[in-house]
Amino acid sequence: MNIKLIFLKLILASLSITFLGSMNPSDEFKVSQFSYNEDTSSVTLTWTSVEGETYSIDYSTDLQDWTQSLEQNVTADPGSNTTRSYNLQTLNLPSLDKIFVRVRKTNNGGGSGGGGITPPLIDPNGPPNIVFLMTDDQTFYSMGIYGNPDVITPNMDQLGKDGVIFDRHYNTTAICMASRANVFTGLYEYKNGTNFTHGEVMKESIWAKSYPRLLRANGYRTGFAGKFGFSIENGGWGTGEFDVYAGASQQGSYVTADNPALAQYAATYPHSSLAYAAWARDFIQSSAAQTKPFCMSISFKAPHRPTTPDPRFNHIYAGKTFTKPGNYGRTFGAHRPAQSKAGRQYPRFIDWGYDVSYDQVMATYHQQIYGVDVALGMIRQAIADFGLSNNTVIIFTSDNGFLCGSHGFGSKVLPFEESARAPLMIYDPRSPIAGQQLRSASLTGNIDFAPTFLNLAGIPIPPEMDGKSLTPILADPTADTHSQLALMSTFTRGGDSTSLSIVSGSYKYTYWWQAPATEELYDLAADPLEGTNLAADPVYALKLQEMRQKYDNQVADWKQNRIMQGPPAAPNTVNVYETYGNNFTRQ
Ligand SMILES: [Ca+2]
Repeated sequence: MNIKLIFLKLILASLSITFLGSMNPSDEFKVSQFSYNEDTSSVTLTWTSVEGETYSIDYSTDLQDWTQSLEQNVTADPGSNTTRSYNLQTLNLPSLDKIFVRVRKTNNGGGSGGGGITPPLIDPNGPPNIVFLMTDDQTFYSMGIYGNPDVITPNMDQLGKDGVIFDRHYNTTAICMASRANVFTGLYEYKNGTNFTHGEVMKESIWAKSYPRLLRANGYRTGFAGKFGFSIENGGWGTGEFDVYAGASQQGSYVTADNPALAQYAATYPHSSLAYAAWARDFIQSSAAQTKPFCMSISFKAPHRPTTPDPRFNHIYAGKTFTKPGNYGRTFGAHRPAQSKAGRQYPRFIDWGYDVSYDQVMATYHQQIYGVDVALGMIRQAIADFGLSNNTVIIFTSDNGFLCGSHGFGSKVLPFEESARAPLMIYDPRSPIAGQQLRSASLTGNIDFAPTFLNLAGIPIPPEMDGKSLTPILADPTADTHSQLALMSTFTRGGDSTSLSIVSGSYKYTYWWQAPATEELYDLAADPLEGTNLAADPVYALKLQEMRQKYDNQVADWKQNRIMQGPPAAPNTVNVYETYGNNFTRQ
């Protein structure tokens, strides 16, 4: 018996067709036609058939039990296609929330090939599933699709080719905890108040308007796995905030078995990067059997240090030589202000081996990213296997970039391109421009994810969010977004290199407040490696004034709208961000 299966799903509650797909993407069955008549509650199926074959039209409500059929022993019509129609009301099925239908070939007849069903039909008004994948410390130039010829990232490259590739995506605070707070809330750090050394516990009133809360409250099934990044007031590290939770407190572990929520995958995938993909497959399968759309967020631990690549990929970059960035090394950092060198990022150029062991350091860094690339492939396979490819939006990014020797620095935090920028690719299969390998130069930030997800789901965006929905870019990569975006560094572990930057148009302005206060101005279009500081160049005096004004406006917003903090017993009594606002005020 041929058990190649083809599925379609009907949501009868809304009388809309949400997706149609094949259980097996290598299936040779080809869909030809499928339709659903809302007025008559009738579904019509046409599939490729061969004379002599017979079929069973089975249905299921949970993708598990296929013991019921709409019709059995269906014989092939003359010609190459067979068509059947079923009135779901007559069959007493409308009371169901949802059914899956499959065409199953029950004999081989005299021919070859199989039956099949239709190309995807999607309700354009139906909320899509959202898959949000975020790595940890992955710089934008770590992928082939971003122009790195030395790396092997086939699945990341394919996602970029399928969707839109964002070339000016910034993490507005470029470090793990604060960036995740930006992502969840759509708020700048000085409004969500969450970063290392101050505000490590997010206030409940802030989290209450995060995308996980709002999507779940508005009918989405939510799942989270990986590094959550911060704790919530009275709520732990995301525990209880999702329908399915496989998150970790603090940093989590690369050892799958050491993450309780992943332990069941440890035998097959002892390294967590692939274990997240296995968890994702189970989440996708269980979500496919429900009426709700889903939002699945996975925060991979890789490639964050301690460097721990999956040994199964040791062969990928063995003995590899890596091209150094065009702004590699201390010589290319001589012009960067002393304040930028006061933090721990400057010594890490040497401490982490970028100076003398570059190839070895980059081999293990990219091997970790390769593990995530394989996981991405597994997750996309699962989306296809459960018939969800046509209504699932996939977003891939990193919580911050990484300085792999650029300007003679290592690590993140700083407002340099390599540390503040991150890869971003979004694939919306419903978009008319999907598959055209289009790139966007629009200015985007990690504060844009929450409003984008809410917009995709048809949920109103809270007006206080700083971020903007990126959905217009999914239809037109030239669509405008932010006229200016702020990059802030308030991280002081290992030395104070705090600063505030504004990116606007093709320019980046940074004010290093510590005396003697220093300004930087770069034309990123002409000088993407940030090699020439234009702040003292009289040719750019007007541009400097313009950028100073934008900066001053941001500081004014900071001072007016910064969050108040304090312990539970005395909330709103500590004003950490007022200090930063004063520090960042130009003298
Ligand atoms: Ca990070």
